[in-house]
Amino acid sequence: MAIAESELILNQDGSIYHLNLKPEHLAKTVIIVGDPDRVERVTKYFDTVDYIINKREFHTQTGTYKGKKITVLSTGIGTDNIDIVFNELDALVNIDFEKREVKKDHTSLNIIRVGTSGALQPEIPIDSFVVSELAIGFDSLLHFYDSKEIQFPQISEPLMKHLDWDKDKSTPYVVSFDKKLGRHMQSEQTIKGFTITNVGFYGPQGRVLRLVTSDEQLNEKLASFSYADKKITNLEMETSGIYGMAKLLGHRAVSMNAMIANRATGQFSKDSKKTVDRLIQYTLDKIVSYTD
Ligand code: R1P
Repeated sequence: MAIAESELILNQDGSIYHLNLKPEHLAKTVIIVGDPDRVERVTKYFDTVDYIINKREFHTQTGTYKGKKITVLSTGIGTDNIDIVFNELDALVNIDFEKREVKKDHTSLNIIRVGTSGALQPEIPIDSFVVSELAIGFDSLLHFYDSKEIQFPQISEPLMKHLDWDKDKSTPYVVSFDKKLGRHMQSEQTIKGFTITNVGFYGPQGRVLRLVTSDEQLNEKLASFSYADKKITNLEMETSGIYGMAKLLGHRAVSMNAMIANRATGQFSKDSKKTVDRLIQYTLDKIVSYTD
């Protein structure tokens, strides 16, 4: 059955609603970044940039790096945007826009986030790289999908107990990176990550400017939790949505994070742009040697 015009929304030129892309504009390897300005900081290393389109916070460039076709796309901030980006990226490869039908043959994308984040443990160095193996979502995105099978309640349940979780907040969910792609992106230059994704930058991540938070001990409690000897490494705002949506839609995803802050020591990077630039170069060179 054809998917209705109100559900799969296409622009007049045939591109998908928010990303403004047509299937031919997308590579099978996609780097996603939060900040629209970071797209060019990635593609400045490309041999060619063949397509550029910007709409809202979703800026896209497709080109080649050392001969490999890659799309770089900004998601803006938060898992609400991740819902849009992943559904639309998937539609570009797995839905026939003419017939408005799901294609018979599934195409898998390799999706790599290059982001910034704050470390929770004092020993994680500023300007280091964390590759998230697991993500804990304090956002509610995955609860709107049939997703129980891809979650790890054996981690979220003891975590809720440890945090004395307030049931007015969304139930945390735990999801994982794609093992094959994720392990390929790891090296002695990266730290294994157990990442918290939250719905805000200030109160939800325990930052107090003028407002009192509902749990002043949240970050200390997160830092003292461990599961199978893994401690929570960092806080950011997209990875749980990325891992959840990728798994549900049949894509491979990994989240690479530059530690530009350390929340336990109160430090902030002296040159976060340079750190992100190093992470971009590291990620690009790892991507060209990934063959699947
Ligand atoms: C907050 O400043 C933003 O920075 C981090 C957070 O996840 C959030 O999106 O990532 P990006 O630098 O990739 O946007």
